[in-house]
Amino acid sequence: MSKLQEIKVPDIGTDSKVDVIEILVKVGDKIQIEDPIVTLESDKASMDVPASHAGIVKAIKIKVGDKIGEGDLVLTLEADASTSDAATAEKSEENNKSHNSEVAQKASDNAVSQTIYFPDLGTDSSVDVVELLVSNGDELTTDTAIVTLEGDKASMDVPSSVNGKLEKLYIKVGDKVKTGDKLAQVLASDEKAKTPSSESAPKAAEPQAEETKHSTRQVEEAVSEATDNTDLYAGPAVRRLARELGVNLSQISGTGRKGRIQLSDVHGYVKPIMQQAQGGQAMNGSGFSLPAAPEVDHSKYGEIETKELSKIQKISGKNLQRNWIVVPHVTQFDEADITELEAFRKQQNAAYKAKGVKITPLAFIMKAAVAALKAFPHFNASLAPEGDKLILKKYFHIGVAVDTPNGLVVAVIRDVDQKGILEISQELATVSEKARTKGLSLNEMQGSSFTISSLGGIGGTAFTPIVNMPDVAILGVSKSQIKPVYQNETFVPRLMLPLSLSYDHRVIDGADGARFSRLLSETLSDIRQLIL
Ligand code: CAO
Repeated sequence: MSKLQEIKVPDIGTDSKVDVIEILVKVGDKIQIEDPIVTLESDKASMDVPASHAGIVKAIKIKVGDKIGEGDLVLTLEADASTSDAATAEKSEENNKSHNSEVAQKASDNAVSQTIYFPDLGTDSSVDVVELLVSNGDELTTDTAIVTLEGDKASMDVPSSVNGKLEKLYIKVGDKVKTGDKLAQVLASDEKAKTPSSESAPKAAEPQAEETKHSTRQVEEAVSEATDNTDLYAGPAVRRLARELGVNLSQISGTGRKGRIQLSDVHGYVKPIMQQAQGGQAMNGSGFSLPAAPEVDHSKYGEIETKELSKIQKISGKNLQRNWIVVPHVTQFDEADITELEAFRKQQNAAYKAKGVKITPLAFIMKAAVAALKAFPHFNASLAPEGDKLILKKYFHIGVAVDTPNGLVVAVIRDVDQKGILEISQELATVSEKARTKGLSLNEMQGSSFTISSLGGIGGTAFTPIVNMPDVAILGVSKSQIKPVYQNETFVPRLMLPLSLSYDHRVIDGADGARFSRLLSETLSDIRQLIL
């Protein structure tokens, strides 16, 4: 017999209402006591609310964005009478445990190697394998996500359909797969696996495939919902791990394709924090240890006001600090004579004014940078995380630092080598406006191969920009000024543009730093070279 059971928000340690940021179950889900059903977030912390009863979800009474507090109704369940009160539930859990351990014991005696296949992926087309979430030898349960796939519209994790030890994966990142393709070989330890034939073909596995199909869809929905809400690009397994570790995914820069946050990114983010906590000192993952910042009561010395940093400042601040510590920086200073360039630009600007196009000096600097990057391919590169390989990029996507009211943002202009000065100028105007109105997508902020930070519109003679990892070099541009330049035994007034090139000394040596700056300067001094 079953009865309808209500699950309400328990005591969450505050009288205030808190935000619903993620709903972790959906109607029709079978949930157990203690399963997380909803994630709430107050201004201090986020928390998952566990189910107080087991059963099948009948109705969800809240939605993302609601504010709820203790006693508010979250969902209704069709509860099994035998599990509807906590004491009985505990008992049945104990019984289950002893039953499960018996099964595990039996299974380990009779473990069989089983091939598992991709379940119904909800499409007839092939989809891309974007991330492998397990490796050989890992113990899998039917909850363990094995692989993340990405189709045109959504990404999804495919969980294991059996419990057991992973023997072999039949796929690798970059493969294209379809429903029914071979996924993995598992030394299965559950009863389901103990069939006379150790190979379970997709057809034979159909009843189970139905189950898997359900869970695949479920995670797919979770991804799109979560992605819509947070603008972050991460699969369900990554989101789950982040939730388990209490990590805010918005603090992490994804290193996967299209900026996808991968499991390794979450691990990479958490590791130094754990080392810091254990060592009492700030570790940066590179073997350095730094003394903790002193805690000072500034109010002892006068009136103060404490102001929260913006979200952008918090995120970019962490990245800048990492880049500053990890990258051995050298900054090479130079100047370019842009007298002719500016005369040409002003002339063109007058001609294009009526069409509403404004040509910026930065567009020429970007084109000149591409010419120098082509001549010095190791500047258009990234160092592999292990530091033993250089990844040379065949594309020229230039990151441009944009000053916004909320902090520094890097917008990426793609394929600058294939665009003209007018197109670049227009695109620059569009992306800097978008950056200032928080309209840039994650994709428009990632994938640069070289970065330029131009403070020329503001002033200054030189500065030391911080390399924008994973790029290996960044060009700082300061304000051009008329200077006396000695030419043909006389001083002539020339418009000189200060350039400050910072680079990663692990990849670029000083001589090449100087050669790159020289070439850049010569190209800007004679922009006819850009058409050669
Ligand atoms: N020297 C002299 N004048 C310059 C110049 C230079 N190097 N670069 C630009 N200018 C002039 C422009 O021609 C323009 O003048 P007019 O209005 O008379 O034509 C004026 O300065 C304003 O330019 P701008 O800086 O607004 O536009 P831009 O296209 O050159 O740059 C952008 C766009 C987005 C890079 C810039 O607006 C910006 O945000 N810069 C700040 C970047 C930053 O914060 N970097 C620091 C990172 S490290 O903390």
